[in-house]
Amino acid sequence: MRGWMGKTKVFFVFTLLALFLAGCGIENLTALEPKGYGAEKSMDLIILTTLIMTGVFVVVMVIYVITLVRFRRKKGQEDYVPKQVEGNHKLEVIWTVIPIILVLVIAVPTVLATFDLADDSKADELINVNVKGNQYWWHFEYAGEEIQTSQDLYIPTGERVYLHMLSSDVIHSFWVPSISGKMDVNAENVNTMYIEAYDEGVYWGKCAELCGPSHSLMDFKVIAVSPEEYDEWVNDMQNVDADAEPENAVAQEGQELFEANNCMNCHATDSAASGIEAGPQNNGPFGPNLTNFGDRSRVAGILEHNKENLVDWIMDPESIKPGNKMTGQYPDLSQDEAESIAEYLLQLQPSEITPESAGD
Ligand code: HEC
Ligand SMILES: [Cu+2]
Repeated sequence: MRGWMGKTKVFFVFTLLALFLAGCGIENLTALEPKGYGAEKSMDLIILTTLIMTGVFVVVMVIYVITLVRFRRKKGQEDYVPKQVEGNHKLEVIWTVIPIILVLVIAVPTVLATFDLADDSKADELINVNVKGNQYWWHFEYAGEEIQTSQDLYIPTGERVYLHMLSSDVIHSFWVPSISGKMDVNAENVNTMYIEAYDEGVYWGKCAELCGPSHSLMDFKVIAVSPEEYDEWVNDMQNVDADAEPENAVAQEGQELFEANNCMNCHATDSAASGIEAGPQNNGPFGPNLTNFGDRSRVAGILEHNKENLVDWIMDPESIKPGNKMTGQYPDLSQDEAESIAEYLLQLQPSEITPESAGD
């Protein structure tokens, strides 16, 4: 489908993009500039339907205007009653058949694309990730790799990655506009979708189903790196030394505070930790896995990744994400304690492969 509408597509993308980017500052958060397979398929359909609808609009408007102009009441004809027509087989057939044809022209490629994007027949040979949506964060588990992570999903470019998606609470929707379609994440059944990014980059993901007060803050990132870098990342994540000594005395103290203040009840710092199955029941994990927290692109999915924001989050998550499940679940901390914990968490950097590797 890549080449069949080449020029029209470029024209459309650029016109819409100019309008769109004029009002928004975030790169890689638009379906109108596809950078992956699912997004490109969607864009082809958007263009097809827009062209057809525009055509219909133009034809209807032209006929409407002609009728208005030609059949206006003219001077001296005030009492004139035009010929009354009722029933016209030819016309009725035309305005029934043409819409049916148009609907078919739209429906056939749409249904084909839907089946294509749902096709998981090759999943066994490729990368599979169990995705779990939670109020208001995302958990990722690489099947067969013993890797668990949250918020940042690393994938290799040019490869299909199969997502098996479940929710631990309400319905969420997984959407990375630049590279994929949109898929509901339910608590009762696993929904499957694959994503593929053509180029390296950090692609913004959004929850696209209203799921509570912080729904609009339930952001995540897909980090597409070269296949070599991806292998390196997998290797690094598999070899995290969970018992490694923190880098300095403050971080050491932070680790102790982390252990003493319930944080470990919900947050693992070992990628493979917890025998938790991604499952429909509310069986955890109860908070984001922090194994590579120091390599993250954001704090809590949304804040700029720096120490100040991290301390703010630890001190008062409620003011940042109302209704989140961390608020009130640990003892009050002093500013100093929060800073030590932040120092500890930020030095959890198991891999050289980070969002910067993808050009962020
Ligand atoms: C009851 C479980 C629970 C406890 C206890 C808990 N947290 Fe959390 N934590 C969460 C949840 C849930 C989130 C995700 C919040 C969201 O984004 O909606 C979170 C998010 C975070 C994040 C941001 C993670 C990311 O991926 O960006 C950090 C950092 C964090 N917690 C640190 C701590 C620290 C430090 C403590 C102990 C003082 C702690 N948490 C205690 C559940 C918990
Ligand atoms: Cu959500």
